[in-house]
Amino acid sequence: MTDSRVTMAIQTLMQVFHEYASKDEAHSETRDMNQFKLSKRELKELLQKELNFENVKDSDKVDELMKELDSNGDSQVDFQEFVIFVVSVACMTKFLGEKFGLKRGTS
Ligand SMILES: [Ca+2]
Repeated sequence: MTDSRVTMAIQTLMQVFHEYASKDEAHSETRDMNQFKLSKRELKELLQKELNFENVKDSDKVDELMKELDSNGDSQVDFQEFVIFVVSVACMTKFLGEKFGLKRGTS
């Protein structure tokens, strides 16, 4: 039995999140996935490599986005905050594209 496309999309989101969120904790002995969160540096890297955000070289823009995403105020982006962001991108691609320089697809 093959996974549904939506299930695979969710798995991909989890894999991408954990890949970037674990960068700063690479040498940590703690491997509990729930403890992984995106730091500002990790968020910036994810935005550049996985979302083609052009304006993330502008540190103020990353600060601004980090504040918007960090709903619990711990200066990190956890998986829940990340998923809300991904859904926001899906719903407001045009708005975010103008604000943060999201590249248009070429298809
Ligand atoms: Ca947070």
